[in-house]
Amino acid sequence: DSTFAQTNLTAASTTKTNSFYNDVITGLRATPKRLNSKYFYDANGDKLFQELMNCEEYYPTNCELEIFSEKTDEITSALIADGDAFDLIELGAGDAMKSTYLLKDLLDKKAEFTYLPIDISDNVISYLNITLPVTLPGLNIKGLNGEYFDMLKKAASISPRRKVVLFLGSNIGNMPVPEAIEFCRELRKHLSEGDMVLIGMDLKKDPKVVLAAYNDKDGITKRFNLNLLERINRELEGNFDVSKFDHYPTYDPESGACKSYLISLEDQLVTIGGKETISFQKDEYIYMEISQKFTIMQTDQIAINAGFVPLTQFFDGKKWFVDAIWVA
Ligand code: AVJ
Repeated sequence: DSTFAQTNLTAASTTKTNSFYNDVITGLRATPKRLNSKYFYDANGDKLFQELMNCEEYYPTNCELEIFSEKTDEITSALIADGDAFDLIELGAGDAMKSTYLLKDLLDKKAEFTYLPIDISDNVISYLNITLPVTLPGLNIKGLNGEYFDMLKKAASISPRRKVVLFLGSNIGNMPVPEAIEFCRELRKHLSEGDMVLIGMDLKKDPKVVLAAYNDKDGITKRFNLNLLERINRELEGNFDVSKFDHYPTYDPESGACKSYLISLEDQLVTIGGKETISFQKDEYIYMEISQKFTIMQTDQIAINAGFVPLTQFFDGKKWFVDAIWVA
């Protein structure tokens, strides 16, 4: 039922809230129960993810930072290509900390480009629009708040220039492999020949290292997951008692799927929006997130499968992470 939430919200945010509500209800009415990890990122979730990126166990950010700081010139030179003006579009920009390395070097090289960060968090986009022109004087920036493909379409309608798309941090890992391929195909359809993608993908490695990254000892990942239940309480008038759910991360070295679940600690009823009642059995799980890990071969296969030509791969010293350039 989508009539909820229309009473005390502005028209602008009503549509977004309704799809959040509908997705939550559909996911929790399903068997098995699931929630979409794209909803992790409200203001609180953004903050927790920042904390996660700074914790000891969560290695992907540091690996990608190492790649961007050690290989800056090679990467930006490849992206600049012939030197024509381009749009640099980032899918899921977050705090843009990693991209800032590239942006700074592109500005130093006097490359002619506009930076178009896209993020589902309006919190993130307003922050970037305000702060980046200060940290990076001379930067042309136009933040777009919304879903990736909606905003890609919008970006294409604003300008006909060559496009370079950044999809960093192994955000692609939030999809199972078949869905990731489908996503890349869709991305290819939104691009023209000669456009480029710089994509960060987390690689298979010691399973203990992977699992620890999603099971940090300070419990940030746990709070990151529980925050979605709290967000449902805050925004959809839910009454989750988060102390009655535990965080259960898994990593399967064979498939490379790292998944997280919330486990109900007892039989319980949760009400959302004042009328939808969801029942949980003791030990029942909610599937929260996948963070897929890839083989190097798989990364090329995904590119080719989606209609891209893999151009270059950049690795960190441990070969834990890859940033690849694909050409459309
Ligand atoms: C931002 C989607 C890349 O899956 O590694 C971190 C999110 N989840 N710890 C990831 C996340 C749990 C992260 N991504």
